[in-house]
Amino acid sequence: MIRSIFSKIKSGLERTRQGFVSQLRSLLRGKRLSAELIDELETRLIESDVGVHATRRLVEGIRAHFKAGNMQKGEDALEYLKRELKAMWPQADRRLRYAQSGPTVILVTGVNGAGKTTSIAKLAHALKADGKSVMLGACDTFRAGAVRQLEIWAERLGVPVVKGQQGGDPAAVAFDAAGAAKSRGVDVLILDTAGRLHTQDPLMRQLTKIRAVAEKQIPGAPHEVLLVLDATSGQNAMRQAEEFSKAVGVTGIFLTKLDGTAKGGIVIAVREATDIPVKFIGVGETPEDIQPFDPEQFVEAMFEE
Ligand SMILES: Nc1nc2c(ncn2[C@@H]2O[C@H](COP(=O)(O)OP(=O)(O)OP(=O)(O)O)[C@@H](O)[C@H]2O)c(=O)[nH]1
Ligand SMILES: [Mg+2]
Repeated sequence: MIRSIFSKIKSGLERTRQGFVSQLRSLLRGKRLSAELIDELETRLIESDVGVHATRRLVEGIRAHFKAGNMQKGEDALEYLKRELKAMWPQADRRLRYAQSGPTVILVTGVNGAGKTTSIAKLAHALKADGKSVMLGACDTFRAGAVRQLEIWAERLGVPVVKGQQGGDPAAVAFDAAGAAKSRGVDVLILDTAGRLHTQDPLMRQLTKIRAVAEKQIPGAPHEVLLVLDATSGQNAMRQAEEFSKAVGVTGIFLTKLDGTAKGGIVIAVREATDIPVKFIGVGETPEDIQPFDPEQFVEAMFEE
């Protein structure tokens, strides 16, 4: 079981492994460390979307050890990187937050096309496999076809959906969905929302309204506000994390499309930029392509040959 999860992450991170991690390895392996080599490492790390801050911190550590004479080989620097990376996520709570009693409500947000709806299908699948009953709320009443897209997933996964009119008020759908979740006694209600830019004020306010309505129906809801971030969107992901947090109080990140980028280093930059825990990663387009984020496993998978 553990092994199969590991090999899945590993293959999901194929591009990252073939990309910057393999570059790091060929840069460092079999080499003696020098000031120039460390500079080169710094450049490679920045290019890989690890982010300027994290890179600086990591490279300063290596420089200090090198100057003190207790790090001489490229391999040692590589091991140091792995160790430091794993330690970047201390005891951040990566588990989903559940309601004490009654339905748990998960509000899913993010910019257009980040992978919200697909990630909801993945979550529903994982929760069902865990023995939980799941209901979906189609609060994306904005984009034509959005409701249908969610319904298709729901049919495939065998979970009920609460929907409203195309063009209708998404908060009204949230209200109905929360009511239905209560009366049917489902364990988890997941609310899909329309993609929006963090710069679109009225749309951000709409999100606040959806949030407030859910809370009115179910005290304590939403128990989890997941921000879906596309790993291929590079440094823009950090801006999104900041802005969505301000507007709706994000409690966790679902980082998607890690299979679609050679720059898996973005996970590190997100960590450096915000305290919001990455709770899940998406490594493909099917409901099975979800993994809880486990830093130890993630870094190991990234560095596996
Ligand atoms: N490779 C890959 N593709 C993904 C992943 N997650 C989502 N996608 C794809 O990304 C595209 C957009 O996904 P959606 O789930 O529709 O994104 P969304 O955020 O709901 O989009 P809007 O509702 O239009 O804002 C689809 O083609 C998905 O199959 C992932 O982890 N890996
Ligand atoms: Mg969607």
